[in-house]
Amino acid sequence: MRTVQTRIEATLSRLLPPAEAIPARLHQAMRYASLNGGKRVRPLFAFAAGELTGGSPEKLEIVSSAVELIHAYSLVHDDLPCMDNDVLRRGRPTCHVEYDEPTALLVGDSLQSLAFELLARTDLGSESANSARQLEMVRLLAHASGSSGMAGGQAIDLGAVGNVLDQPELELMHALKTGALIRAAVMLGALCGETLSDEARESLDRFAKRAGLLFQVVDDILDCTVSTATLGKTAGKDAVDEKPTYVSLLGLERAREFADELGKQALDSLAIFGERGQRLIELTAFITHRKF
Ligand code: GRG
Repeated sequence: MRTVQTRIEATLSRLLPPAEAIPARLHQAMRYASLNGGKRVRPLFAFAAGELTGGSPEKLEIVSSAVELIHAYSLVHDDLPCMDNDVLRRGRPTCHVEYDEPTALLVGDSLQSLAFELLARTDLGSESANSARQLEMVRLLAHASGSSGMAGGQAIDLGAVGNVLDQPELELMHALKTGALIRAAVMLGALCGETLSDEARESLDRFAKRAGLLFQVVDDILDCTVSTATLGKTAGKDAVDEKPTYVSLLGLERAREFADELGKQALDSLAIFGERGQRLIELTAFITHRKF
């Protein structure tokens, strides 16, 4: 894990505009929001899926960075006063607190653009087969980030405050808000190597959907069981903000059981890959038992 985390930190640092390049304040804020923080779970998923298809580390670091930039943008926008209105992220002041709201808005916009610029890089693949694959990657990440993915999930989330959602409604919200980007990370990682059979691809996608939902169920549990100091973001905020979560819907015990069940289902989907799925199995254990 540390190898991938270190590699992503170095790659992001190299690919982000230098802090002194004009407009320096925006570039500094982009680096502030993307570097020195985060578990890098989405890159870990991409690298683990890349092991299934023999993807090169050079390609994997580019697609992983693209996904991580989308994730960083979503956190910056999510923390804004007009959204979740939070002051702490990754143990530091949120981007709009450290800089200002207009800068934070532009940071999110610019990180998103940079993500797609990375996916269009010629060193990701220049032969015609690879160009078709790059287009597929761009489409996949765009779909996962937009109104049918993460942004759509955020819209449902904003509309759900103070309301009671049933389990299918909650699942849809989370599958879009959190799950779509994790699913994209897995599929983009796999696309860095040999083409998977239709059956293997469907199994991997099934795994990614379950792992994405599992990540969110655990996030809901951590929000009400772990301290702000450990999380590096404001704990207990879901309840204060009257957000529907798996804990508010099922209670803590049943939410934990549901997470265990999702973990088992995710691992079942990996059976087809045998030993090559080992890294994804380990990552599933990590997201299930993580403490922050
Ligand atoms: C603003 C379009 C837009 C979308 C925002 C991702 C998101 C949608 C909101 C973040 C709020 C939140 C708590 C989501 C639940 C799970 C989640 C994505 C947690 C943060 O991800 P981690 O734990 O964060 O991977 P680190 O800091 O480790 O990268």
